[in-house]
Amino acid sequence: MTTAHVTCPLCEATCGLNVTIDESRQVTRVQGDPDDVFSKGYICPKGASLGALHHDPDRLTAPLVKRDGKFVEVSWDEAFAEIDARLRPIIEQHGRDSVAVYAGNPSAHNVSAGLYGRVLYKAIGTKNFYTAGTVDQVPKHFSVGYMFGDGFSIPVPDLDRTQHLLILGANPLVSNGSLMTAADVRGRLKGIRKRGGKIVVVDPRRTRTTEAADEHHAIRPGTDALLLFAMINVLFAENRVSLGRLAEHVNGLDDVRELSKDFTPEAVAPLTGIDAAEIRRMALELADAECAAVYGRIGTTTQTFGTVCSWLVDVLNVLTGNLDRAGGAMFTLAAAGQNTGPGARRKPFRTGRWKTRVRGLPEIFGEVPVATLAEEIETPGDGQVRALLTVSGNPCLSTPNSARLTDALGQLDFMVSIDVYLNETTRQADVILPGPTQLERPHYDISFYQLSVRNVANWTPAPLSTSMPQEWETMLRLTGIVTGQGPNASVPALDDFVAGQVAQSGGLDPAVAGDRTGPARLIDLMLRAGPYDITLADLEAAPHGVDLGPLKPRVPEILRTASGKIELAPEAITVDVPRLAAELGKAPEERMMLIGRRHLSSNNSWMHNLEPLVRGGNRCTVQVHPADATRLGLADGALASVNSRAGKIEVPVEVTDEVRQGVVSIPHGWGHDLDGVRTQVAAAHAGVNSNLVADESQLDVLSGTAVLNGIPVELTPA
Ligand SMILES: Nc1nc2c(c(=O)[nH]1)N[C@H]1C(S)=C(S)[C@@H](COP(=O)(O)OP(=O)(O)OC[C@H]3O[C@@H](n4cnc5c(=O)[nH]c(N)nc54)[C@H](O)[C@@H]3O)O[C@H]1N2
Ligand SMILES: Nc1nc2c(c(=O)[nH]1)N[C@H]1C(S)=C(S)[C@@H](COP(=O)(O)OP(=O)(O)OC[C@H]3O[C@@H](n4cnc5c(=O)[nH]c(N)nc54)[C@H](O)[C@@H]3O)O[C@H]1N2
Ligand code: SF4
Ligand SMILES: [Mo]
Repeated sequence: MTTAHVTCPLCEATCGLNVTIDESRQVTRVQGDPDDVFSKGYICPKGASLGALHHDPDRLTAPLVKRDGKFVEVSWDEAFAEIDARLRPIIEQHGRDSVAVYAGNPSAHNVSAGLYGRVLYKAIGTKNFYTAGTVDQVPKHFSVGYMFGDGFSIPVPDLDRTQHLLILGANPLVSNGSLMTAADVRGRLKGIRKRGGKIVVVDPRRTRTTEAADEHHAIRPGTDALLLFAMINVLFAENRVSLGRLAEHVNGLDDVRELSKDFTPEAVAPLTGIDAAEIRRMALELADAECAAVYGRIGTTTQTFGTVCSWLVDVLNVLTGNLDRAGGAMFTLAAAGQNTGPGARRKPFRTGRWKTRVRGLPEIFGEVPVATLAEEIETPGDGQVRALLTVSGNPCLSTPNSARLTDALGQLDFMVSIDVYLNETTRQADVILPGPTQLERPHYDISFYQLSVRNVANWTPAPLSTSMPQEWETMLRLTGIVTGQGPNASVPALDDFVAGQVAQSGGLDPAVAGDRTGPARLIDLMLRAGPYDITLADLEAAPHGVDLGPLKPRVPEILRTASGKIELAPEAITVDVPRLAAELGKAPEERMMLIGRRHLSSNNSWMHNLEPLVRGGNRCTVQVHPADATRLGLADGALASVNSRAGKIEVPVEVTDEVRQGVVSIPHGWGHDLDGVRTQVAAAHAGVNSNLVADESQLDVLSGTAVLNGIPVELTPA
């Protein structure tokens, strides 16, 4: 028996887990690690399923190539030869933009994909680069990019010291926190109340988080920007704006005052469904709190005013003097890979360096909206997408109008997926390249330590060995192919080249990392170049992690705007305010609005093949308020037909007052009963794909992010 201390790579909370492995390489137990410096023993049902995931018999163990419509197992050499033979001619004949890439969520939780994915994508050199970001957090990158100068400078609530937390559109007691790395959110929220602080949640649904809060405001979907602007209006009207230490670092205060003029509490109350007096009180309590943080997550990003909302969240943090102070909304300083570490110089953030070919939507961060992928495949002409690489993504379940996308994938000349399952998306591929399990690879949470509520660092050596190539090796072989070096380019030589570049950008000699290779070498170099005096050897000597202390103020050092100041009213964002102001005259929404929901035992679309996580009743229901159910003739347990512009699905009704009137909720990531998938457990708990009714034409205008919360639908008994 051995016990490995691992950082869980399944969600953003980065919990430390103890994984017990017996002599026959069986994972016999997974528990929270009480000695982990950050999570202190916390674990959730997904983390507890790491063993089940590792042993899942449906996981792919060899590359698959589709021959005459059927997948056959082949050797790695055959798989790469096939890709070389079929992808190279497409690039040569039609150019680099004819190859699209979609990188999904687990890429961000995978040190191979994080560090070597960017090498591969750069080598492909396509403008048609998509990630799960434009069905998620891109509006936040957009807003902070223009406010603070770097798209990764996202302030996180200083959970362990704040006295007042205003949460909009997030359910961290279920999601375990997002754009806020914080293991054991429940414990940390309890701490706020224990020290006399207050938690206020704005959400159309009653959730575990609203139940753990002092106050819940059931807002109408898509109207948070109106609420936030009204709170800002109150702060100016009541003379409660107080920038504190930030005053000399802020531009655009008068512009915000001017822009907020029409958004009075009385004007927004009927639209938001929150009383004017309540809005006023919320604003004043926020201003009066000893310290406070406003935090918004995907209920505020994947909606009609995603970018404006994301911006106003931080405007409120600034106006109340809470940005960058203890107990407020602060900037993390990660040990490795910090974009804005002291001395790291980058050009100020900008967007729109190119536009999508068909709809003309602007690039953000080198990415374009995934809601445009189908049309780029369907529409003939120069630059048409003919080949697709997916990397740990399942866009056929996770992106809007997935029926159209699924059809479009059928029109591709060639598709490769780097993925561990044969599922709704990868069944359409010509070649699938699997990867090692979460317990057969090393881990360092390069992405989520950038957003942590405490500065921490933790390295996990691979607990188990494998004969499967690591995904970074696969990515380097693909890099060899797309750069014309053929299917057998030298992986060590390419890896040396990558390490040389990482060393150079940190002003180091790669030799300082000794004989390490792969991600371990890159992480060692990045730690050495980072702001703390630590190396990978230090982390190896500390299996429960290294605590680098509470967050510290970083303004002005963190700012990368052209002015060197916080831009409170950047034009790139304020151009969308007239669209919001146009809402003011309108009558409140009368159509039913569809929102999503998450469950503690789910992980987007892909952990439904683990029996422990799908046990119990069917969770894929449409929640309807009792009054709406009566009005629409919908009975609990019966099927409802849910229709939108994009499509129609039939889902079992769950009558509950968890949702407010006028709102219905269906979780995403289901719909596993498709032909050709190899996920037996998931197929037996199939559920319905809610993104068949999500509309690829309904976007947050500025960021191109899909509206997945607040989709107008009609419900009838099926
Ligand atoms: N309606 C609606 N839609 C949504 C959302 C919503 O709230 N509502 N949420 C959106 C959000 S926030 C996100 S992030 C996206 C997620 O969208 P995606 O990233 O497209 O979907 P996932 O379900 O995360 O798919 C993960 C894929 O990675 C594979 N995988 C898992 N582990 C590994 C690994 O170690 N290596 C490799 N190579 N592959 C692996 C899985 O088999 C699966 O195919 O969904 C979005 N879609
Ligand atoms: N268990 C579990 N954990 C997960 C995931 C998972 O699928 N399952 N997915 C992971 C991923 S990829 C992400 S991005 C994070 C997301 O993390 P969160 O954002 O915390 O996730 P959600 O639970 O979807 O919370 C969004 C909340 O917004 C509410 N909402 C919907 N529309 C509106 C609106 O218009 N206004 C307001 N104010 N609220 C609204 C919803 O009712 C919901 O409670 O979770 C991550 N963690
Ligand atoms: S909360 Fe996230 S990181 Fe922690 S055990 Fe669960 S899935 Fe893993
Ligand atoms: Mo996400």
